[in-house]
Amino acid sequence: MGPGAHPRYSIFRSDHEQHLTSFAEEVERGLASSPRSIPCRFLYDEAGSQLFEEICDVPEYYLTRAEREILEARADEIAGGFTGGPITLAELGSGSSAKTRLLIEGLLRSHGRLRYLPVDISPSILEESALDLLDAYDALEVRAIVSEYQEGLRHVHADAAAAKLVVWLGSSIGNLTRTEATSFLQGVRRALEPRDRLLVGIDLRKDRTLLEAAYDDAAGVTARFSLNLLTRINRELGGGFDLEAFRHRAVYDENEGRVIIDLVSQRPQGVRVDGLDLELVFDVGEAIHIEDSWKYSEAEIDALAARARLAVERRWLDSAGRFSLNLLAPC
Ligand code: AVJ
Repeated sequence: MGPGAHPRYSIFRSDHEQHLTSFAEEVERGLASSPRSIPCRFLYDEAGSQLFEEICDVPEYYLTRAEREILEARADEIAGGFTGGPITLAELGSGSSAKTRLLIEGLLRSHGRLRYLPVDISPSILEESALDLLDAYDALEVRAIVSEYQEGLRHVHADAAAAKLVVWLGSSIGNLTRTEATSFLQGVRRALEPRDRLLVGIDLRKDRTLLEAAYDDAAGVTARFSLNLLTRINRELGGGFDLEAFRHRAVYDENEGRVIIDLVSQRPQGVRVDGLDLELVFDVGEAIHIEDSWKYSEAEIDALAARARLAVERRWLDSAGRFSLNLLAPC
């Protein structure tokens, strides 16, 4: 049975216009500007999403394993914090991962049944993961919300008669600047009642060696993930990028707490992008900025939460102390 016909499944499609600019527009603007940059959301085409899954398994990329370790140890404790009536679990981002299952299982153990509201812009990802979850858990009800996060949260807010746990895993917050992260959490805060909680995974500041290896693994998976952006430009926009002539680079700026990811031209070169009627000239060493991954100290997480009128009620670290899972309460 497809998810559309499942008695415990429903889907809500936000009719709000998405104001996201297109790949073509962003590439045209980003490659012409100085320094050159392309927003990191374009890394996730089909091949890029596949490569990101692979990144999560490389030995140097500790984030996914660390967060899973915390959830394995703490899912019951997190679930047990919600006493009394029914509970709604809302997740920002796709819920296909093993990590979400740990929480779902914990909440089913403590509450018997669960309403799960995954919010994602991709209906196919939502439907696929919903069907898996509905097959696995008889006491689970899924309402998928096809929407951007902030708009989706308004729907979550309107839907939930019960106490809700909103989760945002994977240190996705790392792609936001400190200012953007603050406004994002302020938006989440508006969807929370006093009894609700936000569970957010945040990667911690740490030794440069560990961070630079995590974002430039020896097997070259992260490099392929980055370079896939040029493959995408070549395919979708008629680009002429030579993938051998650009190199993936990850540098940690300790002051800012940010891993800066660039594609660096290995020689002086001209590149045409036919679809945009663009002629580009790259100097040797010239970079295209493609991603930032911001890291936090525990004090920075406290301050971030406070700026959004949230308080860190609990914080758990993995055994190596690299990653944090934070339970935030409205205050
Ligand atoms: C998906 C933003 C959490 O910053 O660690 C991983 C993306 N980029 N390796 C991260 C990413 C290169 C990832 N986030």
